[in-house]
Amino acid sequence: MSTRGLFDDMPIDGGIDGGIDGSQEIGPRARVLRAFARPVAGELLKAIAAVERISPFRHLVTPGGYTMSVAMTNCGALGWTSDRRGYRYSSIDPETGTPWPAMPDVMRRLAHDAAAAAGFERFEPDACLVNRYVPGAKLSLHQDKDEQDLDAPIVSVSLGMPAVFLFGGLRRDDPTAKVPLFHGDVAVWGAEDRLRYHGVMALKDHPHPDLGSHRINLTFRKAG
Ligand code: MD6
Ligand code: FE
Repeated sequence: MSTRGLFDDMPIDGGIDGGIDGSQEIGPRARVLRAFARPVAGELLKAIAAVERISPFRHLVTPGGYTMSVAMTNCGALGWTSDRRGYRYSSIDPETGTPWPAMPDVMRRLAHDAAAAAGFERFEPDACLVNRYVPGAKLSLHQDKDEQDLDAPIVSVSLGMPAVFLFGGLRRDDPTAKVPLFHGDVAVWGAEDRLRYHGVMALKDHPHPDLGSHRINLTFRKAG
C-alpha cells in the first residue's frame, strides 16, 4: 500500500510546492525534509525510552490553568516546562528535582545534520522537548519565543502516527497552511520564519507499525 491511502483526508501539500518524498519549502527559511530521520528512527526510539526512564512524560499545566493534552519530557542541558507561573526553560526537571537526562548523541547529530541540510550550519541544540500525542491530543496555535537565541533555527522530528501541522504567519490571525507530517519527517525553520505561529491539529487514530496509537515529536532548540 502507498504511504497515502489511509490519509486521503489529509492534504499532501495544501497548495505548497513539493511532494511527500523530497524536501518541501513551507516558507523562505522553513522546510520539511521528508523521511530524513527514518534511518535512525529505531535508535531514536531507544534513546527516548532511556530519557523517559529518568524524566517521565507528564501533562503540564499552562499559566491559564489548562492541562495540556500532549505529554512532555525533555533531554539536554535545558528543558521547557510550564506551570501556573508561566513558561520557562530550566536545567532541573521540576518533577524529579534533578537535571534533565543528557541529550543522546543520535539526537544531537540528527538535529545538527537536518539543520545543515536546510541551510543552517553549526546548529548546536542545548534543549530537546519530547512531545507525546495520543488520538485527540492537539497543540494550539503558538509561537516559540521562550528561547534566548532567536537566531538559531528549530528542528522538529516526527515519529509514529501522522499529524497535520498548522503553519501560520507572524500574527495569530494570519491564515495557516496544513502540512501533514509523517514518521521520520523533519521540519526545520529559522531566520524570518522563526516566530511564525504554528500548531498541531487533533490527532486521528491511524496506528503506526512501531508506535501504535502514539505520535512523538522531538523539538530541538538553542534555548540558553
Ligand atoms: C509538534 N511542534 O510537532 C509540535 N515548534 O508536535 C512544535 O510546536 C514546533 O514542530 C516549533 C518548531 C517546530 C515545531
Ligand atoms: Fe512550537
